[in-house]
Amino acid sequence: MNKVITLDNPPVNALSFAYSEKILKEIEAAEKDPSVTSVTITGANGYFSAGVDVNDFAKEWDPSGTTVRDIIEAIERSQKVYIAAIDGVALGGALELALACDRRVATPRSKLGLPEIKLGLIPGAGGTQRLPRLIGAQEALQMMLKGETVTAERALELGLIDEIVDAGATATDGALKKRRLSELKVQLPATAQAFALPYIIAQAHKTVPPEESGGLAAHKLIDAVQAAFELPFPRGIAREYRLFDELVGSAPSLALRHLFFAERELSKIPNLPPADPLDIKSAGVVGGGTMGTGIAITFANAGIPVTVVEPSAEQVAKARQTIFGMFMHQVKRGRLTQEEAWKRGQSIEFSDDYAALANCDLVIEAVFENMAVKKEVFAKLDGVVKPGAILASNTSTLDIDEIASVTKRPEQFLGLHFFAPANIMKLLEIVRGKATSAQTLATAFKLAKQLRKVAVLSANAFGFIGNRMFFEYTREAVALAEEGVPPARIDAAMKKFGMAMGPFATFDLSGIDVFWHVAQGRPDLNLARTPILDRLYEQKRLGQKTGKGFYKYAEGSREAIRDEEIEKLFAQLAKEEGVAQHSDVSDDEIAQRIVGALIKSGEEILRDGVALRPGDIDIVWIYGYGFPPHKGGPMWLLRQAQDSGAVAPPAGGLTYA
Ligand code: T1G
Repeated sequence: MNKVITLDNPPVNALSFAYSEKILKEIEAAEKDPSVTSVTITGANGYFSAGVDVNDFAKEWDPSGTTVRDIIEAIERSQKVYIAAIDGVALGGALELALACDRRVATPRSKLGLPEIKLGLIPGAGGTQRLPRLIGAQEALQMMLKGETVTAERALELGLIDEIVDAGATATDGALKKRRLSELKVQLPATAQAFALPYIIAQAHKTVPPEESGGLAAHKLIDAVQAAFELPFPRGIAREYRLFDELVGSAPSLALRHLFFAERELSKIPNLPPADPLDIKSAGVVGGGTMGTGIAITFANAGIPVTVVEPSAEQVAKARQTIFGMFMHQVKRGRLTQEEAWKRGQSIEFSDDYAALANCDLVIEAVFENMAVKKEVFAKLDGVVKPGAILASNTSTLDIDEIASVTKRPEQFLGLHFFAPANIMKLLEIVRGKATSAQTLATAFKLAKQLRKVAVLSANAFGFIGNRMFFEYTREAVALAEEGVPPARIDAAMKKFGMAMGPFATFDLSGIDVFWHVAQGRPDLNLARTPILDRLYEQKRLGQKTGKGFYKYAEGSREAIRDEEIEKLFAQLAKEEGVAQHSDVSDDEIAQRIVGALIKSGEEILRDGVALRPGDIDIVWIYGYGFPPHKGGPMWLLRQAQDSGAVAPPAGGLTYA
């Protein structure tokens, strides 16, 4: 008889320690029942299982209780045939459970993966030993190093599953026999010979970042897969377990698990009455510049028809050309096929008349960053767009309530702050006005998910969350430059810390005039120490777009070249302002001062209620500004420093390991 065991632990059948104990008991009962000749393990709630319950990891994995490893070891010992019948996702420990079975079948919609690397871990229940034996070393390494999820079709191609079946298919026929992967040898690529193993392993180590730069788990994963080649199965498993147990308490994994949960907290807004989100079936964008066209493409990519409005025929033509060019760029980069680009391009309408937006469910404005201009746009829009439609501004620094005041629908008004390039950057700040309704917020969060954006709620305050912190971050960088530290050195130190790009390179990329205009608009905030920005603005050194900014650029190149001119300019400014010089700071001190300023600003944002949680701020900096995920975000660093008793910020004094 075939016994069916169903994983049923809503919402995603996570294999918590407690739930694993329950499943183990069911397996032990099946083992004792002589009438049971085979066992089919399947999942309820539309999932097979999301893997081990990440909540269960404390600082270390103390499997004194039952874990998925015990379930897998029980299956490994069994003489009965085990079938994994997968529908929905089978991830992490759940896929490892399926690998311990003798046969794996999956429905067409299933997705399978070992994403542990994204949590700073490695598969820790036999995955690094069984997967290479099943699909070969190269494919297994790639799949685990990327933490990628594969479709059922791809899984069948790889040999990860034996058959694609319809949902609800009965257990397959009785002619099944044991097939323990532990008894197979790891397959090398056909082109390679056994002697190639050291080369394959050495090459793999070269393809991942250094251990101290976020590559720790990746190097351990390669070590574990090497053990699968070199050691008998039981010793390979022991090696894997040890490597996994070391990683569970590692700083990068603790940081990445913090971000996993922080991202899932984002849409939980305390004290908000429950509200059903509206369905955005059509959108409008006013303004066809860089941001407006990027936003339009974002809607088109999500399959939401969108209309772009510009005031004149030639501006409409320019916007159409820009969008066409952006799609062609995606096709050239192999991110889109020609026909996909064509289809999405067709879903974007253009007009020079606001009347074209009358039936849109949501209209977003992305015009020049000037209050009067924005007010004029929204006063017109409010009279044209249907009642109940949502109006949003993409402003990055202006007051949402003041803009809303020219409309008769403040409840349906909010900020949707995209980050450039809007069709690529995942971060979206949802800015709540005084009167923004719960339904409008719920709609914005639902829309963000459809647009595949990571949305963070911000109150209506200058610079919202990201930019307000960015101004403090750059202020400290400019202060260091005035103290005689070359901008190129400061950028290098911040890249060594793990930032995707240094502050001065960011200035040049975004355009110094952008910062200059904002600083002019808010002299009260004394942003980014404007003397240097004033000089650069006067000299038309605006960054990449003028071939010179804080760096110089060869014609048509984006490669930043150190420019002594700038260092002389800083020295001159420092003299005029009487700034004490001391350029003998270490890279760590540079990072501590700049990240310390970031953390101080984050604390102010929390104190002012602009951001809901420290984790929200971390997500903003990971997704919006290239903060290194394996360091968890600025507020995570603060928490680590406080937990370890290091001197708490604001003025530096943190040791950023
Ligand atoms: N543990 C605990 N909770 C989880 C979870 C998990 N593994 N996966 C999801 N949740 C919660 C999530 O917090 C949210 O909760 C709800 O489920 C819906 O998630 C030994 C040790 C499965 C593709 O990394 O990729 O196995 O906010 O909003 O968009 O080798 O969740 O509703 O309270 O994301 O439909 C490896 C992580 C673990 C999978 C569903 N597994 N999860 O996506 O919903 S480590 C993972 C996901 C491991 C072994 C090691 C996604 C999903 P709440 P959601 P979704």
